[in-house]
Amino acid sequence: MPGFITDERIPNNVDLSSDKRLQRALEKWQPAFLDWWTEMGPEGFQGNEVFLRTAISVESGGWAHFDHVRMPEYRWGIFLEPREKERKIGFGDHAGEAAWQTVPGEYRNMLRRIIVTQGDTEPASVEQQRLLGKTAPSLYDLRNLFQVNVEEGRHLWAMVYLLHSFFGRDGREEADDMLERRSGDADSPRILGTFNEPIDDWLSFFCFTMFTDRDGKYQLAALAESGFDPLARTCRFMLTEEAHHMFVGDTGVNRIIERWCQVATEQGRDKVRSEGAIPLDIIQKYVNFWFSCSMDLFGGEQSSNAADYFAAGIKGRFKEDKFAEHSALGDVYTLQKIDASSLKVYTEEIPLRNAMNEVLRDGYKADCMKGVNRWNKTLAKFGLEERITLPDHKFHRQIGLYSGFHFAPDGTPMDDAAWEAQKDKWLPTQEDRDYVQSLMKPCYEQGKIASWIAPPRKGINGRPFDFDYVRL
Ligand code: BYC
Ligand code: FE
Ligand code: FE
Repeated sequence: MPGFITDERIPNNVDLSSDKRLQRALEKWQPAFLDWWTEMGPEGFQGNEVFLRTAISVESGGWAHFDHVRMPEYRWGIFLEPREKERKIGFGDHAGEAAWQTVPGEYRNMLRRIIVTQGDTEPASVEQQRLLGKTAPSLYDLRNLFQVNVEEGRHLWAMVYLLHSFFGRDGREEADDMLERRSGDADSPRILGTFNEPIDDWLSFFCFTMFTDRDGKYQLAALAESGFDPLARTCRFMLTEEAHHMFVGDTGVNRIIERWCQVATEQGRDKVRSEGAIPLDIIQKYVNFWFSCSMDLFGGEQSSNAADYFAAGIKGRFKEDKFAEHSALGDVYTLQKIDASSLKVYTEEIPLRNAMNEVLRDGYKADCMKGVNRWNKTLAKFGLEERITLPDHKFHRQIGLYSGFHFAPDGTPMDDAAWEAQKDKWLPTQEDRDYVQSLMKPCYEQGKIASWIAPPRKGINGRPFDFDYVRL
């Protein structure tokens, strides 16, 4: 029954009980998921009550329910946006045809690969964040961490539902493998690079939810356009939850900057470390690191995979209906390239379909910029001249055309020697990381906050900051 919470073992709005085979398969996967959660989910606090939001339907306004629950008892469910009557494919070679309710044979591998890649990031992020509960700056932040974690778990459920429903035995095997790979593991790592980077301090966590979850927003939005209707509907609902993850990151970094501003204006810039705040230049370096890693998640600038996905109608652009033309044929994208011998940057026009990763990445960068502008308003409000900037798209890239070359944050190409001589100004050094790590002490008294971050402007769901978000 659409939009209706069921009290089955797996809450859902996809009428799971009418498909006994699927229901049994998912009920078999469920204990494996819980085992994974126990082993790789947040360490500690599994027996504590946490003030969490649970998705209970897809009705706007009433989709979420807030209550104190123990994490292992969180009701991970399967929720898809309601089916749009007679939805048509919005782009690519099949534009105008009826959206697919089952997987077209010729696109089966392509779709499976995308769904697996998307699904893999969700448990990966939980694994990356699993130790952060030991050092949260407040109960409010601790609760936000766990909220993000349980919802990433639900996003895994969303992809596993698609694999089980539409990909038969292969899909079930892929679903099992989701619980086998491990973030950062040498033999069986997570699929995408950034999801193997450790997140061992809270500045990294806030940068991750600001920048990496925002990649999630853009990838999910591109998949929300998919001609494969169940994927589109799943991703639309996931985006509803994603907004809070980015809010956590955006406001988290903003509060760290605000704390720096307080100390810099009240005690003086030379007192930042002794007051236990984080220097702005370290914040900037973390921004440079996580922004550039997250830019890598969009794939190569020039990508035949991306062209194939678009042609097939499987992965569109961000808000495809805002574009005037939906075939993307006969149009070009002007790409920056680098000449390997002279290190000169030049431009080349490439077919637009091959530049779809870059088109999505451009939109992503503009969205990140809005957050940075909010942070800069905080600096301006304190009457300070310093500003946070985003590095050029070529800076510190490990994937695509610019990997293997070095660029300054302003985009200037440089040789290896120049890079080695200056990179410590732009990326966190071991010393920076050690300093940030030295501040990571838990602050779990109701209403109290650590020295390196300002309290939030307001609490969660109308509750005050000093609410018992986690009952210890
Ligand atoms: N790391 O044509 P290319 C989220 C591989 S975040 C490692 O350039 P393509 C979340 C690529 O697989 C959103 N490998 O790239 C956030 C290919 O391999 P093969 C996650 C990479 O395929 C926070 C080769 O390089 N969702 O939800 O156009 C918390 C050349 O490929 C990487 C998705 O990503 C990389 N960074 O694009 C929780 C959506 N980049 O064929 C959750 C699904 C590329 O040579 N994924 N490669 O073996 C996709 O749409 C695409 O796979 C990508 C790559 C955009 C990632
Ligand atoms: Fe997610
Ligand atoms: Fe997320």
